[in-house]
Amino acid sequence: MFDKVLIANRGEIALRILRACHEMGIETVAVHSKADADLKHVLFADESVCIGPAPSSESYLNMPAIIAAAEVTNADAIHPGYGFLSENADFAERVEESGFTFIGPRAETIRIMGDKVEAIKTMKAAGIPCVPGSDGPLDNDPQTIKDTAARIGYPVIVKAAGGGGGRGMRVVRSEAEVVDAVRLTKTEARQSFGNDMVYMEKFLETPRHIEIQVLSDKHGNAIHLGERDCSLQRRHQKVIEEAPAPGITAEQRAKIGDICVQACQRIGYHGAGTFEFLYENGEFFFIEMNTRVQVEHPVTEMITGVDIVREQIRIAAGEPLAYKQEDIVINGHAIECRINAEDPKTFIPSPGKITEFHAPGGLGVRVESHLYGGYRVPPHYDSMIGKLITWGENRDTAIARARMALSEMVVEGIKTNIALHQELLNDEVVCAGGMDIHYLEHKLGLS
Ligand code: MV4
Repeated sequence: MFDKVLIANRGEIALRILRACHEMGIETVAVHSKADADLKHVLFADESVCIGPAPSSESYLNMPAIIAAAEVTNADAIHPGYGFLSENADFAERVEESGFTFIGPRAETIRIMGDKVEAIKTMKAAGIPCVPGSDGPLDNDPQTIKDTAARIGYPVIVKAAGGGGGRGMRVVRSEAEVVDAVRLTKTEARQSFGNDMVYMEKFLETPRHIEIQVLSDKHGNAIHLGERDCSLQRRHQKVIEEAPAPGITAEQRAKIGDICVQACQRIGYHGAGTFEFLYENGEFFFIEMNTRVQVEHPVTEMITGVDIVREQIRIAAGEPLAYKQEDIVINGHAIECRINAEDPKTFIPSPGKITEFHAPGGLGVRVESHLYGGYRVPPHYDSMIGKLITWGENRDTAIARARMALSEMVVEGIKTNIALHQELLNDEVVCAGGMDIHYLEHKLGLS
């Protein structure tokens, strides 16, 4: 087991990783930018290293600085969290080449899953159901493009192989626009990702976004921890997530979960991972795999009792999975509200000094946040300042606890989206569960 882990991230996830390390008796190194010297996990860490000025490109994305910090502090491993370098294959490679353990899958695996064409090809070969599509990169020839789209059937969606998370996608509803749409998506992809490869899929009009959490060790053992419903999103930013997904039966969960487990074993996956699916008309369609711990991992932890971050660290240290599939029982329901420092109407970030912070509490209430009274939310980074997670023996109780916790939560000095969460948790469609990925944007009048 590691003696010392360097946390290459900031905010709530850095604090989450620090807590897992300290519980396991592992020392922690916090790297931070000049703007983040007063972050909570920096104050709690055994050691801290300033790795550069505020801009992410010069700090949290600064590979040599992070690796140098691991060297000077003699860390054994680096945990990348989510975002930043967490799915950067070159970083994973350089970490390992420098003699440290990257807490995540192998660099080659990250590379494959980062190329959405390769990811789909790999998953299709491993028996994962995918969206009907071009089965590979799109050709440049106009007639071939038209033939491919006609075979798939309109509407189709053109996606960049180097994209993901909603970047580099275009929906096409007729043959008249398909060739130009492909050209435009390729140009944008070349500019955004330095890679103009695109592919095509049948466009699903009203799917839900359901993802499967897996844990896979370095000895060929893999398990799934059930699913999460992340359909309540705005412009590809998740707002509320929940587990289990309303309406998914134990049989469906076991079936799709086992297929993901087998895929992990076939590709030699190790670490925590998430298979992203679109769910429509009772069917799952794979779209992407995430090789990092996700923001919404706590809802899975609350219904399974598994500490996902601890398991990531144990797997990276070469330990066998502490659980067998039969140990995993879905108990109750959990909901996560992402708390953002943003204007409730315009969603524009609202950095500033926290003049008053009171976290809610009570049975089944979990707050993951680095906020404290007097902390200054910087303008340089993502506006998420915390997550409120509530658990109940059933979905209604989890919702009731979320409503109560939100009414107790005090964050003064900046604007937050707490009021949006309170509105959503009183919305009849949200309370019924099972809404599709467009519901929130329709509700907000965005489409
Ligand atoms: C799709 C789709 C419909 N049909 N693919 C958006 C981000 C990335 N995860 C893939 N995305 C989508 N791919 C097909 N064939 C709709 C979306 C999509 C979406 C997916 C999940 C969660 C929110 C979304 C919001 C808009 C579009």
